[in-house]
Amino acid sequence: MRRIVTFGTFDVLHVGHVLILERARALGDRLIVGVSSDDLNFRKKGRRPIYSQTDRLHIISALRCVDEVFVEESLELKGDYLRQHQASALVMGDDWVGRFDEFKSICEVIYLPRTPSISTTEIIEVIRQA
Ligand code: C2G
Repeated sequence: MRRIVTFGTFDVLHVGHVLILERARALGDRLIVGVSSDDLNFRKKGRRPIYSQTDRLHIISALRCVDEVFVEESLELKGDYLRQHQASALVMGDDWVGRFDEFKSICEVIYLPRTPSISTTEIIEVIRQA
């Protein structure tokens, strides 16, 4: 059983999020997604997400390609999460390239190309200006 783990906020879900989750799932037999908590997002990005952590977890767990979700409370716990979930591979978008190489002692680390021309930040900006 090849277990793939990935992480993200997945706020205002868009096709770039769905594509990376589908591509991650295709690399193994089971996809486990760590969804950033509201507090972690505030620490990372200086703002609370548009959708609450409860709603983001609900949305991600409803996707066909996702087998399991959990809350990512802290970036520092990533190694613990990977061990707890017996990850065969950590998959992240290439905006994080090199940043998680330290986990190569726990599992394979794979960076996939981001989907161009779409981001939550841009969606928020377009709506703000509408
Ligand atoms: N992503 C993508 N293409 C886009 C936008 C996002 O492939 N156009 C990918 C990102 O590379 C990431 C995932 O979708 O792998 C989730 O993106 P975010 O919600 O922006 O995740 P982020 O807030 O960067 O959180 O511990 C790591 C963090 O939790 C990652």
